[in-house]
Amino acid sequence: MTVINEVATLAVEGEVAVLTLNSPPVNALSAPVRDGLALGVKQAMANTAVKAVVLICEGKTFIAGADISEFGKPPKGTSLFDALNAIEGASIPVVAAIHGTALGGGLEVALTCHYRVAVPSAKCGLPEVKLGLLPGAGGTQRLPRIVGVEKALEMVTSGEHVGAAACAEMGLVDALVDEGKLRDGAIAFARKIVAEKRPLKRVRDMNEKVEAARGKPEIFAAFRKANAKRFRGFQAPESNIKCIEAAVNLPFDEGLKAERKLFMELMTGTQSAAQRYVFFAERAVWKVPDVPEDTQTIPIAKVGVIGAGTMGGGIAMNFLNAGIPVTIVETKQDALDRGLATIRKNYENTAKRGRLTAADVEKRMGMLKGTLALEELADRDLVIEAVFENMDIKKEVFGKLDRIVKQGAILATNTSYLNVDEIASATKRPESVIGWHFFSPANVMQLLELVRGEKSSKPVIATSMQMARKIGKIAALVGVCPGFVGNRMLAQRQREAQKLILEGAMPWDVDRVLYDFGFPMGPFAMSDLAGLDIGWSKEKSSSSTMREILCEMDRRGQKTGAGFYDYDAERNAKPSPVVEKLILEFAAKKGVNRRTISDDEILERCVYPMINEGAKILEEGKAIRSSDIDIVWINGYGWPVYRGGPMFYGDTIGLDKVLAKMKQFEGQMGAEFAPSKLLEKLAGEGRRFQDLK
Ligand code: 3H9
Repeated sequence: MTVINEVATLAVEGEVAVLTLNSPPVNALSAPVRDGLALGVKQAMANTAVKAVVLICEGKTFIAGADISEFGKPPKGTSLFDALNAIEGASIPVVAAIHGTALGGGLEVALTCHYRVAVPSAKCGLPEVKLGLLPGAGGTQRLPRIVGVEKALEMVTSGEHVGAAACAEMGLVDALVDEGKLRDGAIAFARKIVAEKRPLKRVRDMNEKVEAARGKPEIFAAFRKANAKRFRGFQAPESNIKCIEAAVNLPFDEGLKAERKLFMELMTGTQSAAQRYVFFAERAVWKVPDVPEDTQTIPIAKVGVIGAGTMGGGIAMNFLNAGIPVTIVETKQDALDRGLATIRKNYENTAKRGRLTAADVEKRMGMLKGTLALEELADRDLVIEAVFENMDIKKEVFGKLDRIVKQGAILATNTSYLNVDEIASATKRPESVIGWHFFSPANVMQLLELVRGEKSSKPVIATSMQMARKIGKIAALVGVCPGFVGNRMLAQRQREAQKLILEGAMPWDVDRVLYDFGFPMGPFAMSDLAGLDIGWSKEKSSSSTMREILCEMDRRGQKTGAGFYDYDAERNAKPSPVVEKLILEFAAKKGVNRRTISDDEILERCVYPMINEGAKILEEGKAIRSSDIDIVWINGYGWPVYRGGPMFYGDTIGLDKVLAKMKQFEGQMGAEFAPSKLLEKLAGEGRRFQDLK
């Protein structure tokens, strides 16, 4: 065996040379990997006894892509293009042997190989679009030459991983080899193609499938139209489509040039910077500095949920989906029956859409038990309380749980703003208590804010993180403060939105600005959807806010056909002349002199106070890192991923600019805009939230 460099070795086995890469964790295409590829192939060819090369990787995966952490830094070592040319231009066949995931640049490497074999568990994909990019090393030009235009469009714009069997079916993989026997299988395959004198199959020369789509622009028009909603706001999907169009309409080398140009545009833009940042943020969020990965965890085999309402039911479904039995407790039989029936209906609807079998539905329902007796939770390893958001009721429940549930179990509260320490004080074991703040619908929304109480133990935190991952959530660990991270920042935006409609904007102006920014909907459309009467009571209502005025008129949102907007039978929203008149009257009554408010002001008033609040949250240590705050907003509140979250957005604008605006607003409108000390400090030092370590 010859050592090529620190990550590559070459072993000659008769007429086959095996080039092995070993660059943990994912064999990303760092400079040493690119050097190893180019040098390895060259060295194999220098040996005249060698008739074929197998390219294989050590560790858990084939090459998982370019090294994202190298992006934006000065280039080093062999360029990726030289490495790819060395492979594709080789005078003997190179066979890619794929296990784990061949992703992005990794699949692009495999596409320059003359043949590809894979184990059945392997997956291939071009996920660059998820990083705001496109496959920039020939992937968009080679892929359609093998799989055809339609499949290529879907793969590059979705970024989804495709299983080996499907890859074999579409010709992306030439042969499947036995699981666990990749090396032997790939060598045998290489020997076979040598024996059969098979030609060097260079994908760049395969034109039939792209030519078939030439002169048919309607293919692309239809694809764009069908996916317009999915791609809204994102730049990368359109650039990916343009590349596939180039593959169809231009000679290969011209297509490569077009791909390169579009790649560089994306690479230097803010969207990709944001999406790459989010990639690392999604991984960092699981790391808790004082709770190391080897912290002992509590085995969770049985879960209890208190409350069978919308929230409790959704929470229970998460565990049932993960194969964990749940006992759900209610106080009244009819509420329990309703809750259980809703869960069944949700599963049956999923089955109707073909995403579960009837047997899956029964299996899940078979793991669910309903009861009116809290005592039945005695042997549960984890109990999640999802009762009414009221401190006295929650404390009463926790007092009872303390007496009933076995020692060592986790006692979690699904509260969205109450003080977890006060809830924990109702027990003699505050170390077992933690907040699990789910977002509605709890079986769908990815975010889970885990609220660390003053006394929550490390095993309780580590287990909560582990369980969150198991039930498919993305968990951010936050501290106790009103509204925690997400709702605390949301309150800033809500306050400004309400003020803006008095000062001169209309609800649909505010909503349009935030929708155009990239949110799925604006705050007023959101309120109408959720119901304006959440937390509203007829008895206490005193026409003191627009919301109260609307509720008093029975305009309680979509469910009553009217709220801030008017709705037709299909729930399509229309700006409401009634609401417009009410707002003008209300503003006059309050003595407000309405003025024209620009879209820029709407955006700054809604977003900058959120960034400022995020800074306060960091200052107070209620979030571990600024990127955790961004994860909360992207996964819980629909913040557009291509803007990286509010804190990243602040960094992108420049904290000095955010600070200057906050000071200006403070001067005009008062203390609500007072900048946080951290914002002042970072802006003064020319630093960003990301620079905080
Ligand atoms: C590209 O290829 C552009 C090309 O077209 C070329 C143009 C010229 N780079 O996710 P995990 C790290 S763009 C650097 O926890 P898993 C990751 O940060 C790229 N680092 O493991 C983590 O570090 P840490 C296209 C990377 O088993 C560790 O590896 N490719 C990269 O759950 C383990 O990762 C992609 O977008 C990378 N490319 O999942 C694939 N990938 O331990 C991105 C991972 O310090 N990667 N790391 O936190 C993935 O989807 C998953 O990592 C993978 C493994 C499925 C591979």
